[in-house]
Amino acid sequence: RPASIIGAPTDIGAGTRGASMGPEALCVAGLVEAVARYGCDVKDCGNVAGPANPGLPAVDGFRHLREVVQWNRALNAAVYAELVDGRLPIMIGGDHCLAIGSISAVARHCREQGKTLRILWLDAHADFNTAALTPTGNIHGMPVSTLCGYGPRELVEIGGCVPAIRPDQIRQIGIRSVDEGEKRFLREVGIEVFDMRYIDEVGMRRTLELALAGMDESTHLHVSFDVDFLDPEIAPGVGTTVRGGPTYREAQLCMEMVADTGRLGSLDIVELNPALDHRNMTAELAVDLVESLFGKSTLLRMYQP
Ligand code: DIR
Ligand code: MN
Ligand code: MN
Ligand code: MN
Repeated sequence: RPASIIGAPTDIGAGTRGASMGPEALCVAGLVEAVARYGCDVKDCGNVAGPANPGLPAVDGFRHLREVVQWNRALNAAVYAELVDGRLPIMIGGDHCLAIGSISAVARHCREQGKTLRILWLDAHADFNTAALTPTGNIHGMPVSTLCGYGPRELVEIGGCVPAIRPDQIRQIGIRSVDEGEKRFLREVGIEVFDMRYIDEVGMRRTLELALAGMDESTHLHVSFDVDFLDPEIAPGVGTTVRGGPTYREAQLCMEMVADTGRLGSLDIVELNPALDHRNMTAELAVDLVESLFGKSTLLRMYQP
């Protein structure tokens, strides 16, 4: 099926600089060619544009709110245009604040097409902070709450419908770093979180079975892949490493099980920070995993459980 790659080279929402180089590093690692091998026709849309990172402190609980709004408005339009064109958008960041623009576009498209949206949030973090809860003011720690309607007007309204998504549409996987207030708020709102403790106890296979349960032909599956989901020993090129993440095999299984559903409709790849990477190994790993997400398998036929 046709896919479109949209770069969003900014680190405006992060606490550490460098994610702005993510799109180039993923292209150097062969992302376009990899998707072409498994995802058929690929269009490289190039990068959306936005303001530079002014490096300012937080104001009223947000760092760079104006700039985050500008980047996400541009990205929302670019992602929406590809969806309308019947293509699978692959947003390459950039930091995770960009999921506000991409997922709000996906949500709008699903509403218009009468499709059910399911979001897999692969991350070490829950990204469910608000201005009142955040310890940093960094908006990459707030996209999930913002998409659920908890945030400043100008960000919450980007997709044209408030809230863009409901909490019951999200499944979070790999979570192992949650701030105190964020923890309480996640519970209050009722987000389904499969944290690392859960994955340790029941395994990645059962976790994905549950996270993907209840989908059907009308489901659009969006994967928001924060590269810090992966264990830092295999993926050091991210701004906020948290040890104890999924291994290479666990991450592969996760991607393969998503591919098996045949319902992948859009993808974010975010938080890759080439300034902190070693010889582009994290970008190459991300591309390797994306191949599995698009259906690469060891054997000709998938394993039949
Ligand atoms: C922390 C770190 N919870 C914050 N968040 C993220 O600043 O809100 N790091 N997303 O990647
Ligand atoms: Mn490119
Ligand atoms: Mn994240
Ligand atoms: Mn993260």
